[in-house]
Amino acid sequence: MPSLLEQASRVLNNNWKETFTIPCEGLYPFQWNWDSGFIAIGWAHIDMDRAKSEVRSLLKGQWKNGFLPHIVFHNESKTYYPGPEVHAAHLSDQSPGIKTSGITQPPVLGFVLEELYHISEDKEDILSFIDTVYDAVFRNHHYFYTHRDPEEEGLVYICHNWEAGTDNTPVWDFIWETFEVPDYELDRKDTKLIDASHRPTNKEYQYYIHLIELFKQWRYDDAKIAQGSPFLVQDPLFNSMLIKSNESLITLGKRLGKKDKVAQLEEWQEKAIHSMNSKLYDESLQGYVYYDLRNSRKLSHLSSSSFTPLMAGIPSEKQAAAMVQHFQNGRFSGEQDENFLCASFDPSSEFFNSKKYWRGPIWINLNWIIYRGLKRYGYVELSEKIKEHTIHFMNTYGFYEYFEPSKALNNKLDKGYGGNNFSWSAALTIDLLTNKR
Ligand code: 2M8
Repeated sequence: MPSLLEQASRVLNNNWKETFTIPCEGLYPFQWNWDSGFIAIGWAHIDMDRAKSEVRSLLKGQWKNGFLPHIVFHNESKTYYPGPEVHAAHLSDQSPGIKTSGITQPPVLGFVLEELYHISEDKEDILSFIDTVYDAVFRNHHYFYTHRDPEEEGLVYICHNWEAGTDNTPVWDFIWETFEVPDYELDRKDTKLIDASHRPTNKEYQYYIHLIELFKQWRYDDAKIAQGSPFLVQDPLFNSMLIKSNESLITLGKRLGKKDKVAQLEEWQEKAIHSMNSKLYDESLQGYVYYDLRNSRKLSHLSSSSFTPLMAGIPSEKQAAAMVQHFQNGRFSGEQDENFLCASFDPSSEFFNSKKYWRGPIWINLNWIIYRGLKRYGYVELSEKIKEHTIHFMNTYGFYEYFEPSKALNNKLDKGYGGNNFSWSAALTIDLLTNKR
């Protein structure tokens, strides 16, 4: 029986497509933005050239204004909907000469570069690689702060649920309530590939497609989107990833002598951290929540995203101490520790669904982010518990896309949920097993 590390490496090898890695055969057959970041971290431990190639391939999709799309369609495939013809990013005068989507995903690339730096044994070599891509990643941050922060608060908005990465979190239900959508003809493939009850509903997909149709009418013009999109949200996970990436670009920029860029990043960073705490931290819920910019209201719900600011060093020690209570005989762990950590949505909420995608199941990238965050704040034992639960799922079921949080229900299961041989589950397992950080 091959070791877990060997099995994980095999998953990455099987999903490798010459210059980049797909998240999952059939289900996600192209290059995805934040998947690629996590995947590059996994590759870095076993094949640094592939890690570099992963990053370079993603940046091939960068738009003229610095925007980085959520999917780069390097290849053709008929197994995914919506494909390049639905996204029609060529309608924008900013799009590159390669097919991409016109929406983005959590900006992990900055901190991924720092991870590659720490993992590499040849610091000179990795630093010269980072030097070749640094400006492109900086331009992406510049895009965010100049195009997606209309009130100049240091908090950027997302305009589509797919930009969040947490596609159907119950928080978006409250946005869908605010507008009507026509009945689009959908050509879904996902529900034919895996158990449809674990995926978003068709009604939800009508909203997803409607937003894309609006953006296409506006030729993906950011000013028009900011003015008219019914979905305009400041998301805690998205902003935390940007802030963590700012921090890494500051560290790396100092090594590379990029004085002006570092000064600019520090300016964004200060404002961003301040606004995260003053606007998105919810004292009574003890965690970071969402702000609906279109309807000027806080959406006070806890999800695994609520704890990701820990990784970026955003909360005070006091806030961090309040947040971790949810994991120790609390809302997320269950009063008697009856749940594995960490459910993607508040298990005590009426909207929680332990089987449905981002409405409850455990996701390995979020576990990894929270694990890192807890370590950063000195909650070593708790961070080890998250790591242990993560490895437990991999050993018991394999590299699935998401997992059942309830320990009791797990006793009746023989697999995880969603796609199998899922790349970031494998990549981050490699990191958890290997990384000393
Ligand atoms: C899922 O999202 C895609 C759309 O981007 C989909 O459902 O078709 C999400 O889990 C997202 O976070 C992830 O990046 C993507 C590929 O793994 O799949």
